Amino acid sequence: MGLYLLDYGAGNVRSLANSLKKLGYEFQWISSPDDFAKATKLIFPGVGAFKRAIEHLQSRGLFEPLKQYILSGRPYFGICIGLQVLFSSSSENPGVEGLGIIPSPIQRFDSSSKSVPHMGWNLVDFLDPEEKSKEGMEEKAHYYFVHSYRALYNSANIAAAQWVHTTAQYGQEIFIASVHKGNVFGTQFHPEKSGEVGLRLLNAWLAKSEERLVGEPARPPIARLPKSQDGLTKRIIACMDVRMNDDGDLVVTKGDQYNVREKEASSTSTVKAATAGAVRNLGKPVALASRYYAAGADEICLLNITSFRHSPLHDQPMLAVVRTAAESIFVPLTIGGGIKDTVDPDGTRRSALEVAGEYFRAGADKVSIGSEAVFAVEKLRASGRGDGTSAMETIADAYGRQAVVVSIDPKRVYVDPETYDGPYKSELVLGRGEEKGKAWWYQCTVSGGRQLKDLSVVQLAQGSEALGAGEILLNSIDRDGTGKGFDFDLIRLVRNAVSIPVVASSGAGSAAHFIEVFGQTGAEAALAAGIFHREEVKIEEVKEAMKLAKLITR
Ligand code: 1PR
Repeated sequence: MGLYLLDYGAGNVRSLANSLKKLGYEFQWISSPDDFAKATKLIFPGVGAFKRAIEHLQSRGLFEPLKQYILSGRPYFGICIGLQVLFSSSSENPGVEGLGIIPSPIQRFDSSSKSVPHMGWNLVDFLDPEEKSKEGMEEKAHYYFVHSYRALYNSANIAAAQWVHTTAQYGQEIFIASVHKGNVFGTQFHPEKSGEVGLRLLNAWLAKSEERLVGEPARPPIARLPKSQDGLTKRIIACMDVRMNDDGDLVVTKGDQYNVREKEASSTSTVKAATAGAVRNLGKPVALASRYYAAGADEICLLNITSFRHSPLHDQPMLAVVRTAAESIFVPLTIGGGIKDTVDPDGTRRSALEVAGEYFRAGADKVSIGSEAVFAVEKLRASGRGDGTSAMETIADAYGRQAVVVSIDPKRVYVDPETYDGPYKSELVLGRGEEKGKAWWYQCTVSGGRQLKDLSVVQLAQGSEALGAGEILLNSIDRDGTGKGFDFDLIRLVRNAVSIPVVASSGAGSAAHFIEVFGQTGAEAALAAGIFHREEVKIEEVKEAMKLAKLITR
């Protein structure tokens, strides 16, 4: 008897498990249909494809018992895909039937004027402002969403409107953010990734006694019009480049234009012992990540920057880092470096999908793919279509495209604007101000910038989107570590080329640089490393500056 979790095998359920542990709750996993009889509370978390979730439930004989559990009146909490399965269908997979408890379809967000997935922290509105049962949810708090499909709020669908608890707005679309009726509660957002407000919500639900569906009066439907602006925040991401130092310790390092070795003996306290040529050591990954979580980072990113060399999954120290970090960090975690097919020392082959799966099970929410994305897009361009085997395709298929980030390491290539007649003419940027008279395009690289490829940043971004990427992490080798500010031309070029979210990265030197990049480029998020590690600029300062500039932040 007690609290049970339903794991359908895709996505990061460890974060929920860690949240429950942190809140002091014991739980068990549903492993067979019989377990439903023992459950007195049930949480179904998950991300990923609708079809995969339903097929998984059916193949394990859990579909009908789950439905019967919910109809029996015992408490149910569905998170993301656990909410969506309550509906009748999803346009993600026509013909696949959901549990049908809420008579309404799930459909894709309209991407004609906004990026999809809807990824980030958004506000929710209670359908009934007088709602007494807030279910632990808070007004004016931001919750973390990551999804491409949603149930549009439709007050004309009276049967479905009965279930609506809160709505959220993305662009001009109002969708269902949470449902609540009797024993059933569900959120489209991830409480386990929504920091302290998410933990409070989980705690409130767990502390509640059982409720039953029976006898609820029908609520009158409430019409709702979109506001002029949605509540989605611009995200601030703290990034840690991680690698082994020369003593074999995994450390956070930071390069200047990707060179992470000390140029000369340094006198700053953190690198006192450093000598020329040594790998810069800016701290331990878990300690720094925890500091950034406490400071209000909207996401944390860990990149294993030397994994292009050899990165067997067996004994991968980054996995231990992710596991420990995920125990106390309740915002999204992205892990990058080495997400590719590998071979363990004993000869065991591991596919990129398996590698990513290990990271998701350790507590990562997204994986970031660098070099492999370049190879896959080269292949795509040569053959005209994806063959379904690339890391992007296989991971997006299993875990959903919102779990797949492509990290791009571009470099400027200067050309003569008068005479250049090469293949990247349409992507050429003409310099302004101090750079007047110059022209350049952005070339992609692999292996941490060590190898140039005959591929432009636009080609890579568009090819990655076609193969399943859900977000672009856009670095700049020219700006990395310089503190000169983000490369607006680069970011604008990519922002306009794709309809998935773009994270601006490299070059942040002040809080003002974040305001500028959001104002100038339309990037959904901005990432920095060096200034946060050295505490030259704090995350709190960036957030404060954003509030002053009237940018939505949390
Ligand atoms: O190719 O899939 O194994 O992935 C390798 C990953 O490691 C890629 O995401 C690649 O960007 C990254 N990487 C490889 N070498 C380096 C290096 O620095 N020598 N770091 C590297 C990339 C760039 C940003 C950095 C920003 C912000 N680091 O992540 O954090 O530029 O820095 P700043 O705010 O200090 O300017 P694979």
